Amino acid sequence: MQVVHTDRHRGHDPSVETYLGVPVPACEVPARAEAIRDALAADGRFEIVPPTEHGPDPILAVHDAGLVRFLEEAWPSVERQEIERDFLVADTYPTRQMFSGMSDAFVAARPEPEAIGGRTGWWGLDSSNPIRPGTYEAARWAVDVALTTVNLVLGGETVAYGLCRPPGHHAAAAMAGGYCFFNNAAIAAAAIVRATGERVAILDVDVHHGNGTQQIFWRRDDVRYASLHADPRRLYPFFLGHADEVGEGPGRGANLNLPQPLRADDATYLADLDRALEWIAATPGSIIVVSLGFDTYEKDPIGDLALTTEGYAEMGRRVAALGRRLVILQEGGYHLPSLGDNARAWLRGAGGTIPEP
Ligand code: SP5
Ligand code: ZN
Repeated sequence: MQVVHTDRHRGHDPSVETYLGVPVPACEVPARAEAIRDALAADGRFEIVPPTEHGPDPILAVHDAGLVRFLEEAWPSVERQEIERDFLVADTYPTRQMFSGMSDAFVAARPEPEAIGGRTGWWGLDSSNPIRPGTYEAARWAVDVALTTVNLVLGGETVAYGLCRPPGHHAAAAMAGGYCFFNNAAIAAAAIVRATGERVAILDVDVHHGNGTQQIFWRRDDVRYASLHADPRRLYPFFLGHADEVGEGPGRGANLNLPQPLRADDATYLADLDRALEWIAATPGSIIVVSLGFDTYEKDPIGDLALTTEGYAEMGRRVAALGRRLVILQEGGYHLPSLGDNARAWLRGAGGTIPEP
């Protein structure tokens, strides 16, 4: 199996994030991608290939140009402030109650702030998402990793894996958040639709609901989105991810959320995975984009489910057994010592080889 990877992700190198206002060690760090790359390189069944550049157009097909501009300008603005800081994070967000009683049209006409603090809140979801000097460039390369993985599959591979970092599924059309800046999986799915004219399904198995992916395709029926995740009543992103979110307009029925109980184990999870796979199989299309997270792992520091390495091998097997081509893209997963084994198990399951003990 080919693995698309570049060390350009290292430009996004937070060492600290804030958690409820308190500085804590960052979760989404370069060592994550290095652990996965090292494990796959050592396995012998994976070939690591570099991404090719795809330019801004596939990003602009999914994201608001203002978000792209903000991310490009954010760190230069910080430098102009001449305040010594390790990373940029907002402290003021335009939460919906601020606009209570005001019409949609009036709210939509509110101008983007000029100050960098205001802009960071305007384009952001949460304060656990540090922006570093190299964040924009790393996020652009993560998109190129995703699009190169798409090219491999459109070129005839039945399965390919993109080691995207930073991840993407919390990024909405006009919003970054949750360690995500550009929505790699959404950009990949939209590119597949354009290239093939087929419908595409996105299967999201990160422990967090992919609110960004859901938002981007909410009113579209050409990209179906199915997600298994910790119940948002307990876990980030808190405000979306419930089972009654099914899409609207032409997208009604093209969104499936399967929130999971606390500490859900392999058997519980895999039963719902089968439901998601049946749902995907019910509509035509030959390619699935997988948003692959390992923060469902029993030892993950920020997830609250209890999957095992054997569970990942079985998950990979069941997804591949659907018989569709797979564009597998990395999302979260924060237990560094297990990431390599878990990625190897999942991908070998999907590639038809059972991992050795
Ligand atoms: C892609 C993905 O998995 N994003 C997850 C975003 C979770 N955001 C909230 C994290 C709060 C946890 N903070 C504790 C940090 C200890 N290192
Ligand atoms: Zn996650």
